[in-house]
Amino acid sequence: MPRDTHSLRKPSPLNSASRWLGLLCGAAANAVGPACAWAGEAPARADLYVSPAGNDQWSGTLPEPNGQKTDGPFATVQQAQRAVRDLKKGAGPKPVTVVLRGGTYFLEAPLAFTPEDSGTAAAPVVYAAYPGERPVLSGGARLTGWQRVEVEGQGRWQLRIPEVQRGEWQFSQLFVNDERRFRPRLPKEGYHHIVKELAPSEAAQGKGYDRFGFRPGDVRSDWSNLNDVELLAFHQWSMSRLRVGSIDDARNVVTATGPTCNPSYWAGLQRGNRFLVENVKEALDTPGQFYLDRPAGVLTYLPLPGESPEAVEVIAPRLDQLVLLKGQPEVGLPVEYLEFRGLTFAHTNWNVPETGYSFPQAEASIAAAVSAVGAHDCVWAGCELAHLGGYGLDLGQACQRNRVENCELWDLGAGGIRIGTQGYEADESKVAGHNVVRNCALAHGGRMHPAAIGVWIGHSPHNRIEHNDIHDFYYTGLSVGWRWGYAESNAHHNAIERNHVYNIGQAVLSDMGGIYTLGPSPGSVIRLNRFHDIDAYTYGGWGIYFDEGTSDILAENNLVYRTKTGGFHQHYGKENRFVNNILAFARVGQIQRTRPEPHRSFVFERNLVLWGEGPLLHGNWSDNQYLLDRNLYWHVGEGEITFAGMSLDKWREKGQDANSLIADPLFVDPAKDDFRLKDGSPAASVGFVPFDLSDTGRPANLATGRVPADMPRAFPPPVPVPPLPIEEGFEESQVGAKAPAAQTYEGNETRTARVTDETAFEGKHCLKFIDGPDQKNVWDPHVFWDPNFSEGTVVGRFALMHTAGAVIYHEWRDASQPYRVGPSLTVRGDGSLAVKGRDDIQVQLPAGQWVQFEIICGFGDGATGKYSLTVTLPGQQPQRFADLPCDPECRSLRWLGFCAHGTEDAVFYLDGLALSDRGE
Ligand SMILES: [Ca+2]
Repeated sequence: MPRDTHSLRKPSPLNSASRWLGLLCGAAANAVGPACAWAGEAPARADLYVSPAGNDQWSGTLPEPNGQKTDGPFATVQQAQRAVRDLKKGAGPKPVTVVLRGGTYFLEAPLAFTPEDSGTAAAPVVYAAYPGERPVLSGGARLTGWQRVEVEGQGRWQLRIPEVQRGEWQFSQLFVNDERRFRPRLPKEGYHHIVKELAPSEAAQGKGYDRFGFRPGDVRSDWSNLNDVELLAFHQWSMSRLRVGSIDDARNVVTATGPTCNPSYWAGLQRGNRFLVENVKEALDTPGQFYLDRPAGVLTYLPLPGESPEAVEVIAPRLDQLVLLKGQPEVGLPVEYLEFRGLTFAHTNWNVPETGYSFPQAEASIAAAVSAVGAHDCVWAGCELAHLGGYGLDLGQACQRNRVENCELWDLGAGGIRIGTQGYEADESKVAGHNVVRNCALAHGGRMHPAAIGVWIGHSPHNRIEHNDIHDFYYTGLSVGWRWGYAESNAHHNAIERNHVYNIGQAVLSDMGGIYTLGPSPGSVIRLNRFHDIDAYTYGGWGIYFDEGTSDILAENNLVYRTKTGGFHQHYGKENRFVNNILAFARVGQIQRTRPEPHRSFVFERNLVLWGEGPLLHGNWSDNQYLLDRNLYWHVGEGEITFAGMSLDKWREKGQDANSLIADPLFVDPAKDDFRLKDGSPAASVGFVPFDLSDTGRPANLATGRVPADMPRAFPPPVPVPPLPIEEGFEESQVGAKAPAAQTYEGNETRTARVTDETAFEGKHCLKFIDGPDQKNVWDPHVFWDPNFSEGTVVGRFALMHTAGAVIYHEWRDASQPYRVGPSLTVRGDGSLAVKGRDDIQVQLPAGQWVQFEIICGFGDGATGKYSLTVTLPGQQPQRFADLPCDPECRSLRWLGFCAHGTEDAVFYLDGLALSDRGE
């Protein structure tokens, strides 16, 4: 989105004052919003001062150097830290305040705080910003000494960095005037798509996927520093960053230096999946981009209009982490009563490892800029965390009763705040818990890692997440729980209240929500939140999403609107309550349930549901293990409301919605997001109780103005998947494997369609279908591909080897319901060919020999209801049959399949399948 990309955002004096206000007030009150008035008075006296103009040899007791420059503030926080330890030894327990003057403190290493840096309840140790000033603890380095060069008429800046050339420093982010810059990426708009799915290389077997076929030119072996080129491979709810290992130009196959994180489909490199290619030197051509040539040790930057080397601040990150709180929970020694007020933490690094990077979900293992273990009763108030490579803040193992208040976390390489661990801990005295995140802004995340979360709670109970603004993430806003299923979880009694969560997903990843929950959650509540504008790439863009095993959770008084696939979805779980919420304007369906189980999934009552598109209920409602009642439903537009395909009467016969109403709830102005109820609303008659969201979200008066409303997208909006040609000789697959990039359905364990080396039309492998009696479906086993063709003339070729008794059915279809059939043919058990509508065709396939087929058919505007078939028997001239009839309304090719359609024991073989667009 357009915005002034080269303005300097500096805090105005007013903003600085409000920041100081926030941190002073936060010290005194847990209350929502600024509980104390800012009278403009000078700050409380500090015990120690740190300043960029300071000197670690000085006493640190003066806010600025004295006239003779013989005493003044310290230069480093580390020196202040040492002095605090000395102070605590001397004077007994009294509060200690260290004030940092404005300016940037470039850290050589993360600041580490240990139990001996702790304060006490009565005497906390505070590190605070000087009033009206902005001290920045930076993990980066300022780059100066640029040389201007001109390449093909374009002005560039270059900088030689010997440390980079020596292999001592690498960075993949750059910040110019407080704004993120990006590396060159291809394609310049939209996405590439994987065109050929391949089994993993030998090295990756059982671990994940590491190679795929690309459209010629999408990945090139003649690019510079090929091993530094990153393949951003999008899966369902995650994205891997792989590194190019090798490229086979003849086959258009790229192999990464390491595999994705799992051999399951959800970490796959499937045909049709999107990918981007990043850090391509040859693609550097757009102002605002940079390229770090590591072997040469040269950084090149293409300035934006108006930028000059003398007038901008360029910072490249060095450190992955800035502050570490290192308690020792194993021996009961916390870091405690440590407070950070008004400080900015900025510029952390993240580089892709040698073997690439891939993680199953939520980027839950990526390092955070500020990371705590065993921290108790610590406070971050009025702080800013920005321009980061990973997460912002991590309250890990045994972090208890900490507070994050009125902080702004934005421009995040990964996510915002993480609480708890990924592992379950039976002894709850050892887990993270009772932490508070309040009045914070968490915005513009996922800049490097789109699957990251705004606020993530793993195995951790009794946390409060309230009054936060969470927006501009590419996966999920809030994620609570880390247990897939019903086994024990520490994530209980968490309160998610009065948060404003919006602009989530942005059609980049799928299977996500405004809030996403997992596992047993007794005592947890989701209350008085506003979730809206939630959009998935394909399936699964929900407002409130109870995923695997979510149980005993309560969602009440929430407002959810403009989601893709539903305001509410439960995958599976039990005894959840979804009460007194407003759901509006989902597109695909309003309420979704996926897996029936032999216990009650949820109670859904006293909710108001308003919609214009899609059905009310989608997913699986086939059983009756749920209860919907006392709801008010209203559909804007034509058509009767149905309930999972049933009339209301039929649905009520199941015992559902006995006391629900179909009536207009009379919202004030739902098209403009005003869901208050007008007088005369029938909502009260179902027992709905109006709720007020006017103080949901972050109190507006706390905003410093530093978090921009919008940032340029880090990942592009979706583009249509292009046609996906097929070229499959089964040579890449192991014997016994299913056909790659296809869907295989087998009647049972012995009636299969698998790769074999018994015979082949070309190469050594082909696909063998084994048919037989006693299968549920006569068409099994069957295999089909989705070529995704919707325009032009399509040419399909394949070879079949028929043997006695085998019945082969081959068909092309569209994706409509019911589907329409394009070309099709049958080979009967006796080997004779049958083509619908043409009894005159007399072709006999010789048993045990390969016969070639070619089918040519038009789609889109080229669909004519006619196609041609050419059959070439071994040793004979091709026989061509033109103008064969098919459905003229079959205008796209979305299903191309082969079925073993017999009921006797028989086999046939398929090889040399090729499908392409003739482009006519
Ligand atoms: Ca073959």
